[in-house]
Amino acid sequence: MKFNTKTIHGGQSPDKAFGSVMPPIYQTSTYAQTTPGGHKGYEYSRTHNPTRNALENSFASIENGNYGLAFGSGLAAIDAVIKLLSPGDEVISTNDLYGGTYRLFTKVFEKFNIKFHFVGMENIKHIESCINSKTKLIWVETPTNPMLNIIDIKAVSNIAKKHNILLSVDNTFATPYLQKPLDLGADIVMHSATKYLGGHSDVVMGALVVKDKDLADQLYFIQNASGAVCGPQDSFLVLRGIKTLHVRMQRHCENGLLVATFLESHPMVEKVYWPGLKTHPNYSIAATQMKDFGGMLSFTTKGNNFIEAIKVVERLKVFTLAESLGGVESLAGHPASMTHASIPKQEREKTGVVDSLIRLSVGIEDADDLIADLKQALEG
Ligand code: P1T
Repeated sequence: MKFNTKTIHGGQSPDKAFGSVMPPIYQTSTYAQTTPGGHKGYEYSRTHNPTRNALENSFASIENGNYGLAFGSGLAAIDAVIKLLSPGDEVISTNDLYGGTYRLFTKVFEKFNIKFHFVGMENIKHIESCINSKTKLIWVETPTNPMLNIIDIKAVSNIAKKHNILLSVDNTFATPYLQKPLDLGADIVMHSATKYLGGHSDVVMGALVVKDKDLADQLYFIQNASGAVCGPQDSFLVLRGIKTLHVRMQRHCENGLLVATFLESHPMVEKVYWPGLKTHPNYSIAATQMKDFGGMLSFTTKGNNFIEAIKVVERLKVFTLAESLGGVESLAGHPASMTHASIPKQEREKTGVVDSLIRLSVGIEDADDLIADLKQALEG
């Protein structure tokens, strides 16, 4: 099956009870047994649930993996990956990444003696210089949140394989419509399914997909043992969302291009970060690795003034000022005071998260309305 068919049919079959085309929302915590152990494959919904399983099969299919796992949030999915490690192990991570991921790594797992190195992975050499015998995982987010840096997954995978290190890629911004990390050599692909996979800003959820059976078994064990699973209603909603992923992504990319081009030519805009612009420093990797360039972009305003940037986002009317991204509606955020406030100012500025940075999740509305809204907000 090709991707646009997999989003609708991948891993799916009509429900066994009445042939319903969409899986029923099996809103149950437990399953009747005829004798201890005498059940139909389902014992308890933390371990397995048919609606969640249908979604997990879809995750595996669209990412070209063999095993999918759904969690109660993107961070719960990341938490499960780090729990593969032991005290003393080291992780090399992208330095520009979602603030909550940074917080989980530094505030939760460093306490358990896992060491994180945050490096700019646009230059692959930075990774090799951190590798030692304790390095067990490379964590890549690409495009990065919020600077839209692009990391060459294949090149990182070659290094990871050479040193026998696991490679995990956060594919939230790109989605498998744009890039498939497992095909490029990653071991684990992770999503905040809250974003483009769900697509409608109505669910918080996380996903992991792997190819390898042993790795899948370890992760299923953690999923069940730690218990950060999602419910059947949310599983249903994300499964429904995935069925239109390809058409939504196509429009997100078209609108992303129009908005980025408008901002680039606006006299009050200093810099636009969108991987589809030829001026983007990682444009050539993006053009090779990704099918198109997505709907996420960031920009700074001239003068780099914190208060001015806040005024711009307050004036927006079609874009909603809100955390999160990847839904059909356009959202705007001010990373320094919102999504990335948990990263110290000195640290965030090193990666470009300056006071005037504004992040846009360009939705699938009419691009003319989005551009008019940005124009009035910039010009006050
Ligand atoms: O919010 P949650 O579903 O737990 O996912 C965390 C997460 C992980 N990875 C990336 C790249 C993300 O963007 C996120 C969540 N991000 C936001 C809420 C945000 O506004 O950037």
